[in-house]
Amino acid sequence: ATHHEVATAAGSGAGATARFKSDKLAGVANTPKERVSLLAREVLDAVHETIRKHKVTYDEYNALKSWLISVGEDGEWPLFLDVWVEHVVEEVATEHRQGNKGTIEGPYYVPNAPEQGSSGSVPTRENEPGTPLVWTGQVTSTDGTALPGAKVELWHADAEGYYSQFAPGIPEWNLRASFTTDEQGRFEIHTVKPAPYQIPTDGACGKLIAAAGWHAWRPAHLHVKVSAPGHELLTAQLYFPGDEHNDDDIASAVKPELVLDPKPADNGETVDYGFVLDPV
Ligand code: MBD
Ligand code: FE
Repeated sequence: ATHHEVATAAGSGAGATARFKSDKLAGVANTPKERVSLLAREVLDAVHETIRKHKVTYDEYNALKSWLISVGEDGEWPLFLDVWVEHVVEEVATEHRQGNKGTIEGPYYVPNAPEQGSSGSVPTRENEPGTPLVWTGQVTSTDGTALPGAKVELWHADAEGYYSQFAPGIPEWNLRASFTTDEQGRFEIHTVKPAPYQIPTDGACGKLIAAAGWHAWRPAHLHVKVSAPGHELLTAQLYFPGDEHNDDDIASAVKPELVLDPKPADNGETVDYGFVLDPV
């Protein structure tokens, strides 16, 4: 054993499972019986059809059973669902929007991050590794009016691909903050560029990826939630041009409208990117 804490699938999985239970369960008990029956029936029909079509064997059935058990044991249901299912839920939930494209939330959002006003830095460690990034932008409504007092919540991985509160040894609110737009609806955020994110290889999701011969990568990304009174909550991620995984994100969450266009600056990079919110 060593004193050095290492990030494990079960560690981040337990955190993501606890996070989900603590604030995402409102409303789940209200799903109407007819809806549960319809959706469960059709998902099961699709499973049965796949078994018939490919003549699934008992060995394969038992491999699935054992793998499903390990997804729960590793706490990886949030990770599994957000990587392989959420993007379609997001697509359906936001197809009516005129404003900004959004994308999936993923498993690592934590509400109530430190408030930094309209302009400031996210909390970082002393000598936080990574390229400094200054990001300016404006939040507007679909009719073009600026939205003062809008909230921009930001969370992202560090330059090694780890998220605070889901990997050990990182200060609680590292690279997590909440900004509020000024009178012109503007904000200015100082942070560092995140690294690409690799799905933990030592858990159930990693075992599926290895067994199928897939890769485990998401491109580097900044997560945001943007909200303003009278407008729909926008959940999005922003990406960096040239990332080799922008075209084959394992979570299928990249959209061209969400790729930033940063410019080199004295000590790092600057980027301007604003958000257009749909009125409710
Ligand atoms: C992530 O950082 C993420 O954003 C998603 C969607 C899934 C796994 C890890
Ligand atoms: Fe992420």
